[in-house]
Amino acid sequence: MRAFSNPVPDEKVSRLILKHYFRDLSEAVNSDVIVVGAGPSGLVCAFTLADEGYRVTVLDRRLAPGGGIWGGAMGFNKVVLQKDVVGILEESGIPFEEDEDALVVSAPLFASKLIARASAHPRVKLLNLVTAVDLHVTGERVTGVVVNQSAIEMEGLHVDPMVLRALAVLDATGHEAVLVTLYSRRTGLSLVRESFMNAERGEEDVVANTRMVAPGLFVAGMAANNVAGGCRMGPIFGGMLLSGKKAAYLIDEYLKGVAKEVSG
Ligand code: 48F
Repeated sequence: MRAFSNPVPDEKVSRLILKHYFRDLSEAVNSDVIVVGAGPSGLVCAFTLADEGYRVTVLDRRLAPGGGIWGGAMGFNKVVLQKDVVGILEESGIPFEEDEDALVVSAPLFASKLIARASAHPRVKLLNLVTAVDLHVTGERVTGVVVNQSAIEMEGLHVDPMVLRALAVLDATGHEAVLVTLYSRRTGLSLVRESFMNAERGEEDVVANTRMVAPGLFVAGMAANNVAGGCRMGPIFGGMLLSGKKAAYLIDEYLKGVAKEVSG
């Protein structure tokens, strides 16, 4: 007695993967918003915008999305959040324990639930192993990103990248602030760089520093503190979630303005 009534031969496995991956990639050539970095701020921004009806492409250069969540602090895999974000945890189905007037969550569970919420969304395309290497700019506006396969970048192979277009781009690349750094090299925009560790200040800073840095280019999460000089912080994540929400709000406002310009 065989276990499978419809066995799948190797060539069908290959064909289906190619068909479905390149269908997603083709759709990602033109989206409303590209989020670079699938850490907590990028993922929250992505599913919030998708809930508003936007088509969002999320890129991450690593194999596993989730950014800096997975290992908690020093590999002790718990993270801490402020009680103000309990609603985001509940709506994302993330179990938490309340202790000492704060919330404690399993880091792998937190990461995987945020990834699942973003990547299961019908209007989100999440592409891992894709590295953003430059910005696409039209006139004064940032209008997309230049991407390559992470393996090609890691090997340093001389292979040209290609462009994915969008009406707005979010730099959610964490401490490196990759896209804003690229933008500042070309335009002279000055970056303050992140300051010493202080969780209470850093958590306020990260929300305050979430902003549009150039027409069409937004920054959220630790990248925002790197750009504007906010404090770094350890494995406390309420600020990252609220930064992702604020970025989604700012991008929505910007896109409504772009739509008005086009129509009138
Ligand atoms: O660092 P990361 O988790 O960003 P975040 O949303 O959250 C910061 C916290 O994890 C932590 C902290 C908590 O309090 O301080 O650091 O600001 O995730 C950034 C993601 O961006 C990806 C990277 O692999 C990571 O998953 N990334 C970085 N550069 C690129 C990129 C790039 N050039 N192209 C694509 N992805």
